[in-house]
Amino acid sequence: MPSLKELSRQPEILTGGHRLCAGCGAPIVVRQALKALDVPLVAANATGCLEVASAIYPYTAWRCSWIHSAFENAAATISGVEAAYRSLKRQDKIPGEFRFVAFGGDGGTFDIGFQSLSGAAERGHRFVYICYDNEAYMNTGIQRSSATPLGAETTTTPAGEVIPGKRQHRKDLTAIMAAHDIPYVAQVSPSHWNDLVTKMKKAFDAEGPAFVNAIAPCPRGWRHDGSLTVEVTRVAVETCYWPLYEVDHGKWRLTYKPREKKPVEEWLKMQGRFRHLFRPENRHIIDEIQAYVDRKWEELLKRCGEI
Ligand SMILES: Cc1ncc(C[n+]2csc(CCOP(=O)(O)OP(=O)(O)O)c2C)c(N)n1
Ligand code: SF4
Repeated sequence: MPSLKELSRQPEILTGGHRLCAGCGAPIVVRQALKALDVPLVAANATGCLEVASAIYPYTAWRCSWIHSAFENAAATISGVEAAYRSLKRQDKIPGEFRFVAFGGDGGTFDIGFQSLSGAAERGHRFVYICYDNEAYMNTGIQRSSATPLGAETTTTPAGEVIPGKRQHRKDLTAIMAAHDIPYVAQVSPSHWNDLVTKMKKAFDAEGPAFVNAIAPCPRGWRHDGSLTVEVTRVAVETCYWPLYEVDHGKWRLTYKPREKKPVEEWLKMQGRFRHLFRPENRHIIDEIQAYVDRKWEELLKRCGEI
């Protein structure tokens, strides 16, 4: 694994000058992820903040072949490209190696693009799907998605007298993708860049579909200070809200175990979207979130053979 200094000298595929908000987690995830690559790339990008803000015509921040696909079909788009590549390769019409990646936000991945992702995974295309999970539909104004955690305030789950924020827990998409029995699945965080780049290398090297879910805070939607974006992800890992693990050819492995599991409250209190939970009448929701994190963590430890 190269040092951070060495990685920083590698060319950036996503350049500066894009219009993502200051402190947005998405470009941090993309830049770190693509440091793992040393061959040319073709990327498909579902509609969402990353796509909208990085390719405002006639400009682009991408230094690779890049396709804007619809909100619902980034995985189908890249499948077609990869199939065409395989055919051209067979005909000896393309020299060298290429890799294929699809990017989507959680809305484009957990919800509306899920069928195309699931289909592409089942068909066995060789591509990496990276979800930058900011836990809501941010680009259209912070609406809840199936990745939004219990209790979070969004514009479609406003905390007030009627409801105390979102009423359901988030969907465990990383586990759902692991259930597709594809060669590689992982959960990553930009706070742990070494872990992230190592997993991305495995994902790009996999001889079939790979899925990587990256926590990617949105300062606007999470209502935290943009300078704390990476810190917010670190606390997510330390509280076990966002465990770092991989499923490599069916083998579950924890890649980081916090020395001391911190209460999830530490993560919640960093973000304005959970402010209302700290009122006495909503305290039980924090307890519910903690119980959920504890249960999922125990399940994961078992799957990874840690207990
Ligand atoms: C079929 C369809 N429905 C709705 C939209 C409008 N739309 C564009 S981006 C977006 C939200 C994207 O959310 P997410 O995928 O989580 O990415 P983020 O904006 O958070 O980066 C929506 C609803 C659309 N483009 N296509
Ligand atoms: S709204 Fe959120 S996800 Fe979108 S660019 Fe800004 S910080 Fe990033």
